[in-house]
Amino acid sequence: MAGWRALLLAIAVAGGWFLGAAPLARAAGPATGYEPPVDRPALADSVRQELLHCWHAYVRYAWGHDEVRPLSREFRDWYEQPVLMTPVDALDALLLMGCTPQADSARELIVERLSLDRDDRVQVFEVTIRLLGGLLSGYQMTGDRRLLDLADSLGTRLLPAFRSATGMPYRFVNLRTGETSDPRSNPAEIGTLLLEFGTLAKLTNKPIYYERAKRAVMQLYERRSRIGLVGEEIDVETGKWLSPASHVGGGIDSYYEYLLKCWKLFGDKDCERMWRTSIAALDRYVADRSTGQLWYGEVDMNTGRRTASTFGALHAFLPGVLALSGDVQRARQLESSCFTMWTLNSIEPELIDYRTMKVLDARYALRPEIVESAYVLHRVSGDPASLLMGRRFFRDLVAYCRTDDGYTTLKSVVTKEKGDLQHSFFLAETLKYLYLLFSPSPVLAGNDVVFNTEAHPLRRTW
Ligand code: DMJ
Repeated sequence: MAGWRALLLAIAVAGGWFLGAAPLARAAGPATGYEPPVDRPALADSVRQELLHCWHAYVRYAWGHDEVRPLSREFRDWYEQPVLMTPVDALDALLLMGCTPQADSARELIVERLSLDRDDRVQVFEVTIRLLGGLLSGYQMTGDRRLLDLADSLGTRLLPAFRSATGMPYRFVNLRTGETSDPRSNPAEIGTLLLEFGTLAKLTNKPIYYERAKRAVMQLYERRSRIGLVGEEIDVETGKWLSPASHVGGGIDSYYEYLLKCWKLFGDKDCERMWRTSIAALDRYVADRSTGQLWYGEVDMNTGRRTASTFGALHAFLPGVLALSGDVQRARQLESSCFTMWTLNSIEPELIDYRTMKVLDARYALRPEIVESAYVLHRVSGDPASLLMGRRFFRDLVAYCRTDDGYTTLKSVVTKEKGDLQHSFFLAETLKYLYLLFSPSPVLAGNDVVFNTEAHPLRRTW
């Protein structure tokens, strides 16, 4: 209890009442230094306005393309031809926040222009979590069968990626020819496919999707070390590890997330077993309390020897996953560490050294993980600190990442110099999780919904 009070006080002190856009000022209350109560309806409405602000920037400067560059007012496409990354990623966020005309126009654009028969080499992981995930949640929320047909076509075109000697997918596949490339992959790109392929299998009655993605995860898990950890890089042809660095950051993160969530969504007992073994190894070897706070650093996967004390924006997904698994205590402790990382510069950097609290990589890519964890913690435990943290995250985002045309990355959280890209996941994840956190009535009620790693809600309808 005392710990709770200290955390709430720290949040209040760190709060510093910067007031951004006018609607936010109303939601925030006067700048008196006193902590006003969290006005959830007003904040939820402000987040909705900010989603529309981002969407309008896309419509104006990047319509029919993948992502908008807010400063240069240009667009960015991932491949030769656009894959409509922003509309597909943002569709369910627009629907959830009741932006019906915008959601309808996104859906029509997708159905008219998303052509999957293309001689393009695409990244299996990114296309699965953003496009396949977005099409599936869009279908489940609208009942528009054309979205499921697109998902089915995409799934079929991605399947050749699993044709390696081990069954673990190549990183890239050509959507027309099925030609694969890049066998050097990692646990995140191999293990973060089953929620989407599994849901597609259930909705289309084509078990092959589930089988291929599940076999890939099992193959990876079987190659864990004697102490139960995975490394950072693996060759999908030989099955040999190329890097023994073990952590919960980029390249590994969502592998763990999907073990837990696939157990929850599909009731898959193998996933339950893999999750339990893996989290026990993480808590034993990777967790680090040497500074008095809880962090998850880096160790050698074979020996457990500590090799680095790095942590960053991507690692911040873990409090949410811990909360979802029922370990609310660790989840709170780790989210509190993440909050410390955020308040160092009033926006979290990509990477810090948690022993020295030095910033190692000062960029901020509009990442959602810390907000996602606040939302899950709040949903699971009713945790009041999550709301205060969420309000702080939102204010800082408005203060430092908002532009006249949407939101943009930061080149440095120290100088606050802006970059020039509105990542599609800012709409799909960061704003969605803020909205869900603040929304006073549960928007996605029930225990049958699991979010994929791009925040697309997948509902167990089978
Ligand atoms: C998103 O595409 C997903 O959340 C992924 O799991 C990690 N990277 C980005 C957000 O940071």
